[in-house]
Amino acid sequence: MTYCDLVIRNARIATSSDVFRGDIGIRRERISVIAEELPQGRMEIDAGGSLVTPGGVDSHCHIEQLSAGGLMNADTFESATRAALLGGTTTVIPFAAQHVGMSLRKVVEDYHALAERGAMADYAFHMILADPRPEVLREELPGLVRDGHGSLKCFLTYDRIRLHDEQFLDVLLAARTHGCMVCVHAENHGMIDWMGRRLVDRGYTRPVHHAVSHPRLAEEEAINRAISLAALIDQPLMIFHVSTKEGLGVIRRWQGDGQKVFGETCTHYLTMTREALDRPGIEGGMWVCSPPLREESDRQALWQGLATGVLATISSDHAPYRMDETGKLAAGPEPTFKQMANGMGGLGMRMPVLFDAMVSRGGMDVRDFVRLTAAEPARIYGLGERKGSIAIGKDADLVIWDEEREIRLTHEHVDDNTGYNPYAGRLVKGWPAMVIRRGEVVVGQGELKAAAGSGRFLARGGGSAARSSGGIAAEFDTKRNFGADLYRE
Ligand code: DUC
Ligand code: ZN
Ligand code: ZN
Repeated sequence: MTYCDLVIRNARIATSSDVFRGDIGIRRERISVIAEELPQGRMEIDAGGSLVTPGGVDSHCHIEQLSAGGLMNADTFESATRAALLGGTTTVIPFAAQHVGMSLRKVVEDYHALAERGAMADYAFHMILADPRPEVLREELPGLVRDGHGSLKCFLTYDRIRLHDEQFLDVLLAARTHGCMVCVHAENHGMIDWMGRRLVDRGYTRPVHHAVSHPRLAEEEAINRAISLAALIDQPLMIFHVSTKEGLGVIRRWQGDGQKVFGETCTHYLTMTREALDRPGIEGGMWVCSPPLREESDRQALWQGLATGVLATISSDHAPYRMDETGKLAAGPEPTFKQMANGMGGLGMRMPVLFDAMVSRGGMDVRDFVRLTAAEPARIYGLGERKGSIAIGKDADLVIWDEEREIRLTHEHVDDNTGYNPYAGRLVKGWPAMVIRRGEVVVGQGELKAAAGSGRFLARGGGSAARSSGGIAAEFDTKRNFGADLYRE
């Protein structure tokens, strides 16, 4: 008789397609059996009929990362993933961020070293390509993809890291050649730069003017351009942090035309509006992020985009900067919005805030919650074989929910290093009572039990989502006699 190392008994098991009662048996870090009633395991946990979901997969968070402006963010891998686990997220995909002149290989090695020392959640990296010079694309990228780094991010805005269209095309072609997913920060740089200068020149410098300086048209235009460029190469694309209904509409139209494009939105765009920025003094600076928080009608449209499948994932876009001289106030006590680091925390809040909105308040179904916070991010980024679902053979990453627990979030309620909680004031119902990572209880009774460095690197290919679709015929496709070599690097 083979015993399970751990049996979780009396669970209401939620997957992206079903909710059913049963016991979950775990052997050697993985789910080995699911049945109505399992024999005694070496260890037993009684879920008492509570919902059990897969551990969250946060596929977009910035950890121990140097910003475009040269500022180190507030979190280490240890502090960020501590918050992640306490909030029910067991897998994270932060960034290995290249800046101009850097070797991409060296950048990835450096982030590996940081994560190996500190990470408590399992992790992979998106590579940020700020300098896609030929030797990076030809000599470094192929080996890095082979080593398990199956995705990258490019920026179309920000002075020091943005790519011009020609550079972005080079990246898209290299990604297609090597089977890598491409993610993009799509905002029109010229519009933002021009608006920002005019606002500051006229004395409009408060945090709320940050939202004005990122016109909604900047997102709509850049998303359309980014997808057009990807269509020319026939390379799948993920549009990060969609914030407007127009941006969503562009993605929907391209998807309708058969282009392989995915959309992501973030917890804050679903739960807040730009009013958060319009507080006295610099207080609104806590919510300065890019793209900015938008209008109530955008918020509603994004929820619809999730319900209809136009948007596939919800990330935290955790980009933590403290409200002090190490972070948002690095340029002085009263910085203009242009001088303020962009981003807010939220890695630990994503799962509870979304559980409350989707499950407790009935905004969606628990199956949608699982799909958007775990299953789809895992699948799209090539982690689906191990992460994001409760099924035999998958890593035993689980959250047992206390569905009745209500917590009024405060600025003290933050487990990362940001020093404030962007969701403060919100009453959330439902909280992770127990978090299990690869069969080990890492959070129980509100206490963290994981050690720094116990998270594991997850090597992955680009996954099927990154494979070119052949859906839309690009201008010069390889089946034609002319131009075939245009697709060869
Ligand atoms: N883009 C992000 O993805 N995160 C934080 C700031 C930004 O511009
Ligand atoms: Zn971005
Ligand atoms: Zn981000």
